[in-house]
Amino acid sequence: MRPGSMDRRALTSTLLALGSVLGVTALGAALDRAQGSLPDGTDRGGVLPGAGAVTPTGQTTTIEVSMADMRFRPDVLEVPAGNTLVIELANDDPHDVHDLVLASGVSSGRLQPGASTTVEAGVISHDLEGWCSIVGHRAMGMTLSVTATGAGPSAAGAEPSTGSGGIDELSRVPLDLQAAPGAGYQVRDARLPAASGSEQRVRFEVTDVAAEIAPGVLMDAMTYNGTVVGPVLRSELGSRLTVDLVNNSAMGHSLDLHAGRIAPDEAMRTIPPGDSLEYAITTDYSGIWLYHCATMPMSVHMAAGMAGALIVPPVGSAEVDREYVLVQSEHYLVPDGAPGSEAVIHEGAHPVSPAKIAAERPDATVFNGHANQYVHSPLQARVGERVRLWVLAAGPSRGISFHVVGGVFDTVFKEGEYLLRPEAETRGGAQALDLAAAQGGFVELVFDEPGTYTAVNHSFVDLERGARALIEVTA
Ligand SMILES: [Cu+2]
Repeated sequence: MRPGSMDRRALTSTLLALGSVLGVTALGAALDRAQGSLPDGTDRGGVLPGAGAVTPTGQTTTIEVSMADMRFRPDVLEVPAGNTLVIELANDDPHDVHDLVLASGVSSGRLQPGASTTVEAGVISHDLEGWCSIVGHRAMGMTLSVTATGAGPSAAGAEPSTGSGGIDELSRVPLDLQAAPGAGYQVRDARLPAASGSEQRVRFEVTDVAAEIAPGVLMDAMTYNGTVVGPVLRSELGSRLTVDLVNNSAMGHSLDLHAGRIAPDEAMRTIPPGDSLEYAITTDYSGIWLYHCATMPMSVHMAAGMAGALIVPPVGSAEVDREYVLVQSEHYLVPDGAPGSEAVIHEGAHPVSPAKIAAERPDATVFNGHANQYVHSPLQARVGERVRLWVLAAGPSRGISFHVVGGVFDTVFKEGEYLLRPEAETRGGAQALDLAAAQGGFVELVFDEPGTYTAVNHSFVDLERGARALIEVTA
């Protein structure tokens, strides 16, 4: 239907329907707020949202709006000032969940792919912004504006009235890297998993959780199997790996296994909540491979926790005494009280900040999902042992210059090839393994003396944001 006015009979029934809708919105609004789609302090009950000084005309403007590909179509809704706006909203995206939130506080609630709903936007007295509140979608341009034609200059209230509080959205969330991880935090086992055989089937369940990424600092995370940075997978050369991806999250997700040669169209497609897919590859190449969610905006999904490592050990590598895996990722949090903080899903957590991702202003750069877990629970080794450290720069955006304070690498393997081996005639040693985002490798070293050694990102801004792990070497 094109924008236009309804006849009187339709208007009456619309108003009756609106009345009954308003009668049950208290619960709906509370639910929407719990899901993070409504700014605090807004309510659809009582006065019609959007009603201001303009005299209601008694006319209704009904506009069909489609949601797909991170866009509202149309994205400018012209409404004569004083008219009641009704939006017939359809999610025409085949894979992803969307919603529409208006600055007045009206929300459609989340719409599954193929679903539609009627949004009673109330009397339009001034221009009004709208957006999709699914994390990252607004930053990708999924916005809409309601233009009140024939109205005077925009009145106050056209922008969200809550959630800003004068806090800069790019300001750092303070981290206490001296504190111990929270009582509920379980330190991730950094040891390389055991060999997996020639056929392996793994279940990846996508869930939304509040995850600690630094002492006492929680993030609204999207996860494979419940942790920021998913499980470390291991597959042997030439083995078959099948991942059953199950989406039990509130939005669309997907999986991209870098280790496999496969047409992305089906295997990496985004699946809506409640759906699942099977993704099988043969691991024909050695290395430490990134896997990650490939649903837009990927930066947000990865920063929210949806990345991890798949290790395929090379043939002919030396026997070592210990093998550890460190996956570096960086995280971007909406500060308390800043715009976007009202979208929090788990109380006490920080939503992921698309603004900080765009500005490259991470709050935390961490190993295996937590800023200082291996400071409080160091990795272990003994004097004289050969230790292999697998390292992956998961990003979403930052790389690593991996160094061990007090150690010298006599072996470096990067992106499928040895750069250095102990028997090299050059007697070469290495001090840092450099990896760009999505690259991986390993280093080996032997500790001659007992002590506390520190594995760091020698790009020190990242070290000081948490990219640090202690290695306790005993006699
Ligand atoms: Cu995702």
